[in-house]
Amino acid sequence: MPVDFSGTWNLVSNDNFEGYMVALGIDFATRKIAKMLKPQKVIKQDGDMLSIHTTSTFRDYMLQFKIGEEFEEDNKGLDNRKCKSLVTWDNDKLVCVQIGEKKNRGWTHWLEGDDLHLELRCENQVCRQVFKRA
Ligand code: YOG
Repeated sequence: MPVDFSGTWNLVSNDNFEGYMVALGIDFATRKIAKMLKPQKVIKQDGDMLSIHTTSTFRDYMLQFKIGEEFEEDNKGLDNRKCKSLVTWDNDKLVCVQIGEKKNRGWTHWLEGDDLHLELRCENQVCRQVFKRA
């Protein structure tokens, strides 16, 4: 049975979010606000179709895609850089590669016990986030 990421998840830890934001070129004032946030993720997984809605009191970001199919991502409200994104399975991990101006950009989601993990990568920076079910 495939892993099911569906659910509502609350951020409980956020390691090196600052480094990740600096690598993305997010300005100081925005970083100051962003690092105070405790975003929530609402994930809906239906076969190969996924939607990941990241919400916060400051900004929201919505991503919808089909696993294995490349799509255009606009990163609106984040760094606003367009990239070509592809999400695939690596065993039980969901791996996204974001091809664009920034090298080595992407993320990986996986489940560990009752927790949802997310690794966000950009250039030489790695941010590690952990979420718990709401
Ligand atoms: O998740 O790509 O789950 O899209 C990363 C923020 C902060 C805005 C959030 C708003 C990167 C200001 C999305 C935070 C920093 C800072 C809540 C992570 C950029 C701007 C939206 C992400 C994937 C995987 C799905």
